[in-house]
Amino acid sequence: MSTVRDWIGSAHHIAVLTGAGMSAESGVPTFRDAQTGLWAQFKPEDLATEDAFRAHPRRVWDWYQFRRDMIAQVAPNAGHRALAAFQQRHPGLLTLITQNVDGLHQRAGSTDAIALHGNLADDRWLDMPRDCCDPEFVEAGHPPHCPTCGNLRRPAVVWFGEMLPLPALDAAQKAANGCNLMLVVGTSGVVYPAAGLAHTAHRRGARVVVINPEATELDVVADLCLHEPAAQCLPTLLED
Ligand code: BV8
Repeated sequence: MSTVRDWIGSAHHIAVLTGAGMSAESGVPTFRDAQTGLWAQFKPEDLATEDAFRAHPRRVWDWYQFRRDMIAQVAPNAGHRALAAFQQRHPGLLTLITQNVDGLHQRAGSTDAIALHGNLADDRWLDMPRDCCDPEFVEAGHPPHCPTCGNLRRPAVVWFGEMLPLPALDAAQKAANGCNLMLVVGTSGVVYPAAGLAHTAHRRGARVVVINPEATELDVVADLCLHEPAAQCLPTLLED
């Protein structure tokens, strides 16, 4: 722990990459955690695709609505808050990159967090909108849709097989290339191109620290692994 605190103290730029484990202590299940209830029979990566949505729009929409309702019940944890507070105390020193679509970093105060995979709270049209597609006049349903042409509303998240928003990916790659310390928090390091950012930082000579109670795919590029929960580790690590 003290070694990483020294690295933070001497860093000229820090990049932080977070995943679902960052929100676990807020009560948000990770993608690894078994799905519960109606969703127990589905793997997240089988629901989070355009094909699944076109084939089963109600099932996928209701899964997202279930997650939205759950996230509305929870709050950022001490880890989210420690990152936001550190950014306020040290403007421009830390770039926060998240795979999470739950908005908890942003609710904790990290309003400039780079959301690689979008935000669960937002919707957009499934197909290229026509003149009749007006987000103000959407017909209710599972999912809501255009009353004229039937164009469906979909969650504004990045589904598997879809390209990440280029401005976010560019900003994240810039941070991974420019940092001399990367903290990789609460991610299994399985999903790309997000996990590739840790490899980029390592390749560029930055120190990489993995914070995760379990072993991850990214331990191979880590200079140090802290096998601790994020909400307990980050407040101590980031206090001045
Ligand atoms: C694309 C939004 C191409 C939706 C998500 C290279 C190699 C292999 C595969 C690929 C590759 N390149 C691309 C692929 C395919 C694919 C991919 O990576 N597949 C994986 C499954 C192998 N990638 C894509 O499809 C990407 N798009 O490549 O497009 C393209 C190119 C050109 C033109 C067109 C297309 C898009 C990927 C994004 C998908 N969307 N989310 C939604 O949320 O519904 S991904 C989603 O799953 C999350 O955002 C996150 O990224 C991922 C889950 O991973 P984690 O966050 O790490 O969570 P996980 O549950 O796995 O692990 C939790 C960890 O926390 C564990 O390690 C646990 O130990 C730890 N933990 C638990 N408690 C705590 C803790 N840690 C700390 N504290 C605690 N308390």
